[in-house]
Amino acid sequence: MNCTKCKTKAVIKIPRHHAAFCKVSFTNFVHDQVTRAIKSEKMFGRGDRILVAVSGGKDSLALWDILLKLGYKADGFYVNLGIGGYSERSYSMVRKFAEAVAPLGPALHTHTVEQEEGAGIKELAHMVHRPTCSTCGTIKRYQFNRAAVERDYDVMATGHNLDDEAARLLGNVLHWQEDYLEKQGPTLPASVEGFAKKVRPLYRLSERELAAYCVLNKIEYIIDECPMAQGARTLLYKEVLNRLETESPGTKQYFYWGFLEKQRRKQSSSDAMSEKDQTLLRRCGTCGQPTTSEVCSYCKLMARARREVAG
Ligand code: Q46
Ligand code: ZN
Repeated sequence: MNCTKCKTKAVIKIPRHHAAFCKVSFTNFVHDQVTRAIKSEKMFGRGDRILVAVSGGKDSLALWDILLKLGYKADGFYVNLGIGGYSERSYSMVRKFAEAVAPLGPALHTHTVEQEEGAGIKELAHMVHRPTCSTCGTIKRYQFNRAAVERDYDVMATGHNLDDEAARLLGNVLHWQEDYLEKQGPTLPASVEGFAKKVRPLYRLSERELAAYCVLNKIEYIIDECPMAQGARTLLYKEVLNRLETESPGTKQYFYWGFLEKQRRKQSSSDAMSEKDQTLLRRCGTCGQPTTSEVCSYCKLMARARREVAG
């Protein structure tokens, strides 16, 4: 098997593109896919400051690496959830990467849930009687947005890949979550003051391609999933989509990219979303961040946790 680009020995086959690549051509292919995503979805420009949410996993570390290699100004933001050995290992991967790139300028910001919210994520979820992942989602979304706004970043970037987006789309379609479908896209504009713009520059790359990118470019990452992820519905959707992809390469791409194409044709959806958001959003009475109710979900969660502690 030879590289489609330079005819030397290929190290990876990409069936959905009918291609095979050597290490150099594969790295160029990955960079090119991210450049196309950034440009076609109007994510950010050369002068923008980007805050990348890093978890220690392959996707987010690959994203940070790619953005830096493409010449963008990107810093990292890590939320330490306090999940025993998993958090320790993931943090050490993030720190290792951040230390290696620090001489070039990028900084790493860390938010530690045990310190800032007063308990690790599992304990906190138990206190507020909510599932761990939904508690975790509320805290991560809130703190990531807050960090981006308070530190004056132009945009927040996450490492969601094609598999994540296709699985999320499948879930939204299966349950006809129309509100979520409307908001699912690689770019979510900064609809109101206090809400940072959010982008997903890896939506054109699969999980397997990102793992290969890390291995070939010697980026160390945590292989284990978060222990709380087991049994999550998204994993089932991913399995189903993988089955379809094996039988018919390109399925995930047709599914998700096709959806984006339809969204684009329907309207300039981001403008419509921003208008809709602007009419719904107001300032949280407790912390001042934008929300659709009187008090934002983070402040409600923390108030409940404090009531539990007070007994
Ligand atoms: S980190 Fe948090 Fe995920 Fe772990 S606790 Fe659940 S939501 S599974 S992306
Ligand atoms: Zn609030």
